[in-house]
Amino acid sequence: MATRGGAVVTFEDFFPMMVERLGAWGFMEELSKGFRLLTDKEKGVITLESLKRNAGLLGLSGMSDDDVRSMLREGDLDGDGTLDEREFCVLMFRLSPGLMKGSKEMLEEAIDS
Ligand SMILES: [Ca+2]
Repeated sequence: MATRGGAVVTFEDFFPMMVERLGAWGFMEELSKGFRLLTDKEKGVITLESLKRNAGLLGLSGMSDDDVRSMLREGDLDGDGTLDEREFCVLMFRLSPGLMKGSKEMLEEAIDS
């Protein structure tokens, strides 16, 4: 349980830095790449198993099963137990509240397209 706060801090530090470096659209592309890294290749969505298996690729190898499960549950907006690309992007933005200010419109645009 103690590691959960640590993971969030990592996100908060990591994503604003990425946005600054890549710009908002570059960041969205990185998110999209990240999504593809984490997906179950057969299903095309992120499942609990694929997330656990691939989290290390995004530098999240310190996540416990509980962390992974709560991340999936938090991001799963339609309740099907998996994350599609839209749910993943929304989750990434929600995990990084500092991003929301400047990029909310950008995110909505990206989701609509
Ligand atoms: Ca879902």
